[in-house]
Amino acid sequence: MTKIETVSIIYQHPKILLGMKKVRFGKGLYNGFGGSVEKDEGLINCAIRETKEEAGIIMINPIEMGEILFHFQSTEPNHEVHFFKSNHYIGKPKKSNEMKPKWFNINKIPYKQMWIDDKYWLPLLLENKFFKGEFHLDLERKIKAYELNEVPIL
Ligand code: 8OG
Repeated sequence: MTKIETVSIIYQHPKILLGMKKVRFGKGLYNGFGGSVEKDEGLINCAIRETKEEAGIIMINPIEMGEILFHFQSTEPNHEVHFFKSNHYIGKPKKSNEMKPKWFNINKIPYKQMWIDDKYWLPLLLENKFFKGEFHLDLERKIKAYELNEVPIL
């Protein structure tokens, strides 16, 4: 089984908006906003809905920049994560049950408090590069093997 998920990064140069995840998978880590795609829901609608639920804002024109398949050395199913970027939104970021939003300068991205793979793909996303890849993570969520490629268009 594979779970289809989205992650959305709001980027207003020179800052990005991340959220400290308070629950479930990735708890205690900063991430973009996102979650699982619901039945009969498209990727973009999922990205917009999750960002609204978790940060209280409506993303304008999110663009899919990358797709990564994650394999876990546990009973967790594979995650096929679609990464979106948006430069504009409506509303004011506010905390929810799941996430506490915080702005970071792109020179001070808190990679040590993020998923281990984020330092590989996030710089590509910020440089407007499309990417596709696959990561195998071990039980401690360290990288066992990976492949990540820039692609001309997703
Ligand atoms: O709703 P749920 O707790 O399942 O959401 C998990 C979120 O975590 C979802 O937005 C997808 C995202 N996610 C992974 N793996 C990784 C990863 O390696 N890096 C980042 N940044 N996000 C990930 O499932």
